[in-house]
Amino acid sequence: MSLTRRQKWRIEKIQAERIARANRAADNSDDTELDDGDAQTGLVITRYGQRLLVEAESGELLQCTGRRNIELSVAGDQVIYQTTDNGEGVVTALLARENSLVRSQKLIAANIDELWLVVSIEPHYQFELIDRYLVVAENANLPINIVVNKIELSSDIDKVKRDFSMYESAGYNVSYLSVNEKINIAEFKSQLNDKTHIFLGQSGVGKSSLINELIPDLNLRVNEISTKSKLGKHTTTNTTLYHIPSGGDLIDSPGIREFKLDELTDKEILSGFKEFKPFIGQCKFRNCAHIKEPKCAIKTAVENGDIHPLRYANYLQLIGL
Ligand SMILES: Nc1nc2c(ncn2[C@@H]2O[C@H](COP(=O)(O)OP(=O)(O)OP(=O)(O)O)[C@@H](O)[C@H]2O)c(=O)[nH]1
Ligand SMILES: [Mg+2]
Ligand SMILES: [Zn+2]
Repeated sequence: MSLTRRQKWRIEKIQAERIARANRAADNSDDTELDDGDAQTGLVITRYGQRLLVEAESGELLQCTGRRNIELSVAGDQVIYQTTDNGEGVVTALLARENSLVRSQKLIAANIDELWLVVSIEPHYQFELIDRYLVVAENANLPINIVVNKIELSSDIDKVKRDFSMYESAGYNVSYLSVNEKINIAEFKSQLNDKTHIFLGQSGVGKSSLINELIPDLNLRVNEISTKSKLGKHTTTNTTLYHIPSGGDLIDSPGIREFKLDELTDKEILSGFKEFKPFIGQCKFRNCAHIKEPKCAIKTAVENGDIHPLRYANYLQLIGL
């Protein structure tokens, strides 16, 4: 987390405390009696159902419920909470978000600095799925990178690199890793710095394995959370934030298991292909759909080699052509 963000939150905390106090006055019917004045700022680590695991500024973890009258909070959120007699907490206010990530109408996480789309050799990456994830992330205005994991399973790594060259030419940074064989892990780790990163991607690609590799003593923490929430340990079921001991945070998220896809509008799809941006508005017709129209700047860019033809083909496929 950057210093400026922390400072911003401190200022917001004072405002949020005022709001929380006003809410308490307005919501006498709420079942929990709270002490006035002991409101504190916390970081949401994970949510399971209606319950939240909140980290106090001291680092202590606290089980919380949320007030009915406040918006749902998720991993990465900064909240105001108060402790109750039974050692738990009640979240009374949600601090302003810098950004948030929504998939299939569900809020996933908040206050993210960088998004890493993880794909793998097995299950094998699919371009349509990659493009769909990229469209969602581009529309959330997050910096995006791509990770190709399990490269030791590929018998033709040059082919894999050729496949991803279209993403590299579109401006994405692509890392080729093997968690199992520890290939390129150190270089990968050195890119993480002091920021909040979220790992997104299909189930089974190795998001949690990568996080475990990056934070070696994590197992304890994973066990602690899964015991409390009575959730299985092997596959991720809820989005959870972990601290890197040297600074920065990693957010693990469950991959899609069923082929449940986001409904994307044509407008979202177009703005999800980031290398198209310089050419949008340059076509002969203002309402150009970049399909068959004459003097289309996007198609000209494909012909000139400024847009990869496969990315353009993927674009047409996503808009349903
Ligand atoms: N061969 C190989 N297997 C790996 C590698 N990294 C992870 N795996 C295996 O891939 C499987 C799935 O890994 P997970 O880390 O659970 O995958 P995930 O992306 O977190 O999956 P979900 O939580 O379901 O979204 C596990 O059996 C890992 O051991 C790798 O570099 N090579
Ligand atoms: Mg996982
Ligand atoms: Zn056009």
